[in-house]
Amino acid sequence: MGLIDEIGERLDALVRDLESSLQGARSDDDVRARAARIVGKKGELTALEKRIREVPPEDRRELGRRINEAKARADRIVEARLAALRAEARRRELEGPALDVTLPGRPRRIGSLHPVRQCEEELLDALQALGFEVADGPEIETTAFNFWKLGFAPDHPATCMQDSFYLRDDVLLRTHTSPIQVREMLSHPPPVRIAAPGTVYRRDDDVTHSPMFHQIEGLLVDEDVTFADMKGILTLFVRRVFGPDTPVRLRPSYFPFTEPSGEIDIGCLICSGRKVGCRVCKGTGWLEVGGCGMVHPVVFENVGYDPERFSGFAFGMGVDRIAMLRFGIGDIRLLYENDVRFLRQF
Ligand code: FA5
Repeated sequence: MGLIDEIGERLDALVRDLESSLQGARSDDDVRARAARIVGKKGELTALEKRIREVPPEDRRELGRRINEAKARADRIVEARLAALRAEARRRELEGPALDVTLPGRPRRIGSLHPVRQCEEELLDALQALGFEVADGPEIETTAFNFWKLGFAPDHPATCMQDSFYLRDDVLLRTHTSPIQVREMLSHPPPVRIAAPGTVYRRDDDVTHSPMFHQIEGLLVDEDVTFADMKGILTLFVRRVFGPDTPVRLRPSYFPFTEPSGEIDIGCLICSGRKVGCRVCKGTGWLEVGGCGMVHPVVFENVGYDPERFSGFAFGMGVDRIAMLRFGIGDIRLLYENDVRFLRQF
C-alpha cells in the first residue's frame, strides 16, 4: 500500500473515531473539546496534514483532496452532534414541568436621581423661573479664563500649582464655574442672564471639601443693575428653594472678579435660628450657600463690555454643600462612594 493510501486510511479512521467519541459528549463544550483533539490546532488530523510533505509531488494533490474531504466530514459530524444536543435540550424543557405564569415577577428596582443632581435641578428650576437661561462651559479650562480674565493676580493663592489640578502650565481642571461668565460675555453682547451648572476641581479633601464638586454660577448683566437688584433676586431665589420665610443675609467678602463681594447666608435649616447646640450652623444660626458680588469693571473690560454703560452681578453656589444641608449629610465623601444603601435614602 502506498503512503497516500496509508494516510488516507488513517484519515478515515480519525473521522470514525470522532464520530463515536462525540456520541458520548453531553454538552457543547464537551463536543468542542473532543473535536479539538482531532481537528484542533494540535489535533491528530492536523498532524497528518503535515505529512503531505512526505508523499511524492504527483500524489500531493490527491492527498490534499482527501484531507479536505475528511475535514469537511468532521465539521458535519460536529455540527450534527451540536444540533442533536440542542434538540434534546428543547425536548427535555418541553417535557419538564410547565412554566408557572402565575408566579409574581421579580420587581425591578427603580433608581432615583443622585442627591446632588436633585439639588442642581431644583436650583436651576428656581433660576429659570426667574428668567435665567442655562449655559455651560468646558471642565478643562485655560488659566486665562479660569483666572486672568477674572482679575486673579498670578500670586493669588488659588493660582498655585498645589491648589489646582494642572494639565499644562496654562491648562487646568477648572476650579470654579466662573470662567463660564467670561465665555458667555465674550460670545454674547449684553444683556446676559445665565445660570451655569458644572463640575469643578480643587486640591481639597476633608469632610466638607471634595476634590471634585459641583457649582452653579449665576450672571446678570444689563444697564442700571444695582446691588439692590442682586439682593432682591438672590432673596427670591433662596426663598423659592428653601421656603418662603427663609432669612437671607449678605456678608462682606472678597472675590477678585466682583466688587463689592459678599457671601450669601441663609437662616439655619436645622435649628431655624435657635442656635444653641446646633452642630450644622455651629451655633451661629446661619449657613453659607455661596459667594456673590457686582461684576468688577476689570472683568467687563476683559470681555469688551463698556463698564460705564453696563453693570451686573454674579453668584456661585456649592451644590454638594447645599445637598448636605438639605439632607442632613455630615460627610461630603458619602456622596461619591456610590453605595446604593446610602443613595437609596434620597
Ligand atoms: C467661588 O468659587 C466663586 N467662583 C463664587 C462666586 C461666583 C463668587 C460669582 C462671586 C461671584 P468659593 O471658592 O467660595 O467661591 O466657592 C463657592 C462655594 O463652593 C462654597 O461656598 C462652597 O459651598 C463650595 N465649595 C468650595 N470648595 C469646595 C469643596 N472642596 N468641596 C465642596 N464644595 C466646595
